[in-house]
Amino acid sequence: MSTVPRILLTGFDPFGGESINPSWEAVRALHGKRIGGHRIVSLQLPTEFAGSLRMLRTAVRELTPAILLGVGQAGGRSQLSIERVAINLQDARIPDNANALPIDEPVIAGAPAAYFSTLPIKAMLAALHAQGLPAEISNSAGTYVCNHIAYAMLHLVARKRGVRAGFIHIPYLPAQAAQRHGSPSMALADVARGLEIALRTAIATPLDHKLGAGKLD
Ligand code: PCA
Repeated sequence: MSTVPRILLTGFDPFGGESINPSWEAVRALHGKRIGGHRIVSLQLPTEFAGSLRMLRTAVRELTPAILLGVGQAGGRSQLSIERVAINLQDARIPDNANALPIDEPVIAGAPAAYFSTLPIKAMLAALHAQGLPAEISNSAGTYVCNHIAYAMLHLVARKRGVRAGFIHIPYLPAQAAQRHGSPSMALADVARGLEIALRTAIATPLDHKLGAGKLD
C-alpha cells in the first residue's frame, strides 16, 4: 500500500429537490490529485444523517487520512465559507435523503457540545483572498447533514495526533442560481481551485495565522 499521506475530501449527493450538488462536482474533480506530498481521495456521502456517518467511519478506518475536508452546498451564501465550528446537534428543517427528520438530537451521544476546526482557517482565508477568490469565515455550519459530518470528522480524529479536519460550505453553481432569481453563485472551476488552495495551505501551515475575521452578527 502506498505510504503517501492521504486527504479525505468529501462532497454530498443532491438534496432538497436539486438534481446536482456542487460539492460533489467540485470534490470529484480533485480525486487522485497529488498536492503537497499528499494524495486526495474524494468520496461522495449521501445527504443522510445516519448513512453519511456510517460511510465516513468506514472511510476513516480504511484510509487513515492525515487531513479530512468536508464540503457541502450552502445555497444562498455568496462565497466560499470556511467553517470555524461544528456542534453536536441534529435539527433538520427538511427530511434527509433517507426521509429522516431528527430534531434536537446529538450527532454523537455523550460527546462534547462542539469542536473547532483544526485546519488553519485564517491562513486558508488569506490564501483564497490572495488568489482572487471571495471567501469568509463562517461561525455556523447549520444544524443539518453538513454540520453533522463536520462534527463527526472532528470527533473521529479528536484523539489522533497530527490529524486535522475541517469543513467548507460553497455557493450554488450558476445553473442552479439561474432557477432562483437573485441567488448568488460560483463557477465550478473557481470552487475546485479554491478547495485546492485551501488544502495546499492546510498542508503548508501547521499553526494558524492570527488574522481578524470576526463578525458582529
Ligand atoms: N448541504 C447540506 C447537506 C448536504 C449539502 O451539500 C447542509 O448544508 O447541511
